[in-house]
Amino acid sequence: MLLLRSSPASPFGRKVKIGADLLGLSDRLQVSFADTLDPDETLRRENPLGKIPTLILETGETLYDSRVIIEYLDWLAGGGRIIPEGQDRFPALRQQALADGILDAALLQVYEGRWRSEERRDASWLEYQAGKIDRGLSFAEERLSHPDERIHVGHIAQASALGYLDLRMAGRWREQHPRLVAWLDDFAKRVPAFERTRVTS
Ligand SMILES: N[C@@H](CCC(=O)N[C@@H](CS)C(=O)NCC(=O)O)C(=O)O
Repeated sequence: MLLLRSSPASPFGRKVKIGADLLGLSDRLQVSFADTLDPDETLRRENPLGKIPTLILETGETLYDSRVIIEYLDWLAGGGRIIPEGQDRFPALRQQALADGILDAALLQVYEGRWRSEERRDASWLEYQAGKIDRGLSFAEERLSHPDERIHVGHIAQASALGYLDLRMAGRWREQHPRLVAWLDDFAKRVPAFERTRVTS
């Protein structure tokens, strides 16, 4: 059994869970809650960065981060399943990199709120991160995939990022990006694991 250290709300963990489901590997993946804030968490030994998701293999070896884990799961399922091969690989990986970058910026905004008292929060830093999210969403909306395109890691990452903006940023992105909203609705219809991995807090 593979052990995925994660938390229900982790968007990077969600990416891995959706990927595993699409690859037919959910039955081989046991999810175990990891508290990134707990200094006694074994996670800090499993992954020196103390970040989730982290995957523990049957050999005891660990893998991180989400991109490496998805690469591993795709390989385990035969390869080329959700990470395209050949030339198509690069736009898919770039789409994943963009979505992950949007998530990194959103998480930094969330952490600013969690770790700093109100008077110590830096509005210009928050705005700097907001710029990454806004430009990233605009770029993503300009490059929407064809509805018939086979689902790949770029789509999974994009859906996970939008889901996180819904969860933590009250879905404010939706008004400015109606075509992305339609894209996400279509993704949710095609990929049932998206709804199954949704959390509300
Ligand atoms: N690049 C990493 C990012 C993972 C990440 O930032 N995870 C967050 C939770 S969603 C985390 O572990 N935060 C705690 C920390 O940064 O210490 C990945 O793709 O897995």
